[in-house]
Amino acid sequence: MTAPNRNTLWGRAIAAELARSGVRTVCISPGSRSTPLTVAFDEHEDITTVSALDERSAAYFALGRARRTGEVTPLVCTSGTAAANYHPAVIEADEGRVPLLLLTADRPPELRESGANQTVDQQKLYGDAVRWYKELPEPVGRDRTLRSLRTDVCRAVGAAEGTPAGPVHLNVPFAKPLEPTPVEGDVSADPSSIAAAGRGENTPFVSRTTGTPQLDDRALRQLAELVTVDRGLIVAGPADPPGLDPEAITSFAHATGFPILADPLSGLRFGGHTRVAPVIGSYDSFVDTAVTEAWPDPELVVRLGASPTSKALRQYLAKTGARQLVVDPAGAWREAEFAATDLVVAEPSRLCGQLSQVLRGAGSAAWRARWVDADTEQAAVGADYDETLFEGGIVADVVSELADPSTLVVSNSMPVRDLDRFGRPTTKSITTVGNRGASGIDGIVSTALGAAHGTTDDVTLVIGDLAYYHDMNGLLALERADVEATIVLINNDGGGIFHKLPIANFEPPFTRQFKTPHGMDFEPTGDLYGFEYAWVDSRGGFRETYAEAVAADGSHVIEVGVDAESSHAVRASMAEEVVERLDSDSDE
Ligand SMILES: Cc1ncc(C[n+]2csc(CCOP(=O)(O)OP(=O)(O)O)c2C)c(N)n1
Ligand SMILES: [Mg+2]
Repeated sequence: MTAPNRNTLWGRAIAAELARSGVRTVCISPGSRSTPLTVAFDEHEDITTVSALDERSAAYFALGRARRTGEVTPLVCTSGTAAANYHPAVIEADEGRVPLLLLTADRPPELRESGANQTVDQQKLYGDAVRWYKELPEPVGRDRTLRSLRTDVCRAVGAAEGTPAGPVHLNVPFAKPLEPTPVEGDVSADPSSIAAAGRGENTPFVSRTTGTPQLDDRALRQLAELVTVDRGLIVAGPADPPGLDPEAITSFAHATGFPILADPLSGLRFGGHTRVAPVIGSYDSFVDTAVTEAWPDPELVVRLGASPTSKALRQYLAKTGARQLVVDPAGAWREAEFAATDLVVAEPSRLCGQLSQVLRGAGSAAWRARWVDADTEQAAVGADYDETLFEGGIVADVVSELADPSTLVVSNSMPVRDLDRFGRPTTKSITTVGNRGASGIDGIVSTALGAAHGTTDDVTLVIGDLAYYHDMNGLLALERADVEATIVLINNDGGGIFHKLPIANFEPPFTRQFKTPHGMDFEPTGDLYGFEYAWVDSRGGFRETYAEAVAADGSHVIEVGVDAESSHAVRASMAEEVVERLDSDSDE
């Protein structure tokens, strides 16, 4: 590898090391200071670049891609506020354990605190939200410095892929010239021949051997004894990339006899395993009611993944006297009711697989049947509301009409909650993506289009109107990143979720400051960003339009006009009916 100057050499060494470490896609935003990195990625034949004009959207795009693929996805931006625009996605990547690599270009150190243009404090810009921060040295074409650079790049990838995975920040200062213009005598070393012969030629400069925590035999036997009870629950919350293994968790469910309460983002709600596994999907509508109070308490709860989306489930678990095991490979505590009793530091799928080998005897069939029957009742009630236009019904229709396989991205606020309650387990292969780490309504469009970039699946995004507005910029990726998606825009003219809060009874300021109706017409976004647009206001109309959109090529936005209050009323009456049915079942 030769280069006309040290900056070009530096950029090329970074790009080459990342490519050898498995990086395939880099999201780049325009700017001058990052020129050496941008040029190097742009010219690297094993790397695809996505050019994103707005850094906030760029970072969420990379997040969506990394979340869907599990691959470290780097970002490149110039100095100044550009880097600060990554921050929301960095927070989500931290909380959601998504491997991102932030390469922020910077001015050389002597220009800091000098009033120099576009020069801000980028040191540790993202605080403790990153797994590792380092400012790279200024480019020098010397052997040792290049070895340190290549080592750092490998370490950065390793830290992003670690346990837990997450964002890593490298601040990269450059002095001019930034372009690949020749500078006499600037480069005396070649990064590809700086070590022992052959080292890191086609492989990373530093090879990484790693593992995830697992229990020794004794601890495993003790745990096996602990989970040998009549009434247990497997609670699978939102999973970290690359997800929980459905086969291992199904084996565990069979070996214990416990039902699986599967969050819609757990990776266990949908898929072929639901044919044989006792996957419960609708607990959100009945779990925190008189019915379950009348049921015997579980004796044991095994919690996998992050804290469940369903508040009703979290409250139910807080009230049970059960022993509760939080299983987390990073040893983190992800249970905010502080009702759990044990922390098990182990990789969850492997643990479940190992326990399945040593367990004998299944738990109570009657206990399991209660949960399975309750799920069936919810489905029966759902069928009675098949033609009723409400937000949850649209989400249920999306699940039933989705192509197989599909990637389904759900926005925060009501869409993810509706998927939780109304997304019935199906054998279709549906990979779900949501930003439940920090639950922002920002960057959702970009997250979805980033996920689309990382899969050959059909992609559908279900999103509310405020979240859509928040990241309309992100729609530009349809064309610039050459991705397709069907976007179901549930327009209830504001934040429908706020109707559920006590503040809804305080008028003013409820409508003006919380619900925030805007009366915006989103149809012109179709022309602006180049997709087919349709408006629907009935269930039948939605199903037909959505099925057509999924079958057709290209991107589509289907805007559904709904009323937030009446949607809440339908959710409530359906839940009441489910509970009534369960009540009368238990009378029998
Ligand atoms: C970045 C960010 N700002 C504000 C919030 C607070 N918030 C939560 S839900 C919500 C309303 C979302 O409205 P919409 O996307 O239309 O969904 P709906 O409530 O109508 O289902 C807001 C503003 C948030 N979660 N994230
Ligand atoms: Mg809304």
